[in-house]
Amino acid sequence: MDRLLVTGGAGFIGSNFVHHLVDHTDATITVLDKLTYAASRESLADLPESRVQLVVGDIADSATVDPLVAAHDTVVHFAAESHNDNSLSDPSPFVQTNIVGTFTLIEAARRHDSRFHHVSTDEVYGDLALDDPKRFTEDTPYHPSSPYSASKAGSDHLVRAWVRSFGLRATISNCSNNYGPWQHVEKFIPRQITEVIDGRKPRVYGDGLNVRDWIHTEDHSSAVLAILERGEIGETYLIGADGERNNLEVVRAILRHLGRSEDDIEFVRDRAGHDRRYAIESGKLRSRLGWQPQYADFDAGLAATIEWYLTHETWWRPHKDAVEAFYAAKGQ
Ligand code: NAD
Ligand code: TDX
Repeated sequence: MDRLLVTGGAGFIGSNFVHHLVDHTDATITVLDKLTYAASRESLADLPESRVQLVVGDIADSATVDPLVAAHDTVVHFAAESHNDNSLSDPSPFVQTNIVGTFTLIEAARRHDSRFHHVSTDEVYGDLALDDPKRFTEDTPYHPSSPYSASKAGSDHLVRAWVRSFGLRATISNCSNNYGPWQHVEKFIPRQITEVIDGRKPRVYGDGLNVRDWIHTEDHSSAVLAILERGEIGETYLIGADGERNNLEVVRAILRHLGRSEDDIEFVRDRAGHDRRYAIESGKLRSRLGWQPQYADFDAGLAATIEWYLTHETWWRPHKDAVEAFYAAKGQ
């Protein structure tokens, strides 16, 4: 693991992972990123050029992908179209990037016998009832609800088939909802923080009782590194930090931190097919690879994230109007 190719490394989780690699390994890293609306060159700007290089390109373009995969020993695959609400408006780029892009990468990894890690989501398992005592495990059947989660499920199936049929040296991780610095303002936590900063009310879909299992992106990074270093080829690992909260609890915490009334909430039109609850049982990752989350205090992690958005307004402000116009057109 000396030369890593990190796809989607200019996005939210990918860029945090690249920082984690620079801080915790000696690897040299090439980021392959198409620089879509969701990417940020700035998130990589302070990294040493001797360690990190950015190549702008599409994971679905074999002519770009093949020589890059050949020149690295390990591929860590974060690149994706990642937002459920966008997938409901236009599923096409989700199929193209998440399925065709993953196919293009694993074909190159097969040709060059590369170690491959596929980053996926807990959403492939569908949702749980609020009162269900069960959580998702590695054995939970796939049951995706949205075009986004169906495209991620499709990519997981491709990777697993390439392991079995072609001996691809791959692992897969399915992580719960991430929060932390550099997350696009389209996503729930940054959207609500920036709405409150702008003196508006948080926008909560439906009754606000939907539950997400929040994990700090730094803990996602350390888990992926543990899988690269100690994971067993062909295995899937669920990543989660016991962070279940409903959406109302999260917006009330944001309002509290920013000194506003906890009742200052606007309920808006629900998301089509809105998954009710996600919950991860991460015992396999903890017991077999000795991984532990370091940011287990959600309230402290959220406070630090709010502080980050307060001090990085020049980064998120240029995207805010377009995001709010998109939601306003959908009554959200
Ligand atoms: P993001 O949208 O912030 O970043 C995605 C990155 O991929 C962007 O930099 C974008 O430019 C790049 N990209 C998109 N299409 C590309 C293409 N065709 N070729 C090359 N690059 C392309 O997403 P994120 O939230 O950082 O998610 C990263 C990965 O983690 C995704 O695979 C996602 O499914 C998974 N994941 C996300 C979460 C979460 O809570 N955000 C949770 C679990 C898993
Ligand atoms: O304005 C909003 N109001 C609201 O109530 C937004 C943007 C979201 N929500 C709700 C929908 C969800 O119940 O908040 C919850 C979280 O929404 P998102 O941030 O859009 O995340 P989610 O749909 O849960 O998916 C996220 O986690 C899993 C990531 O975007 C995915 O990439 C990841 O796979």
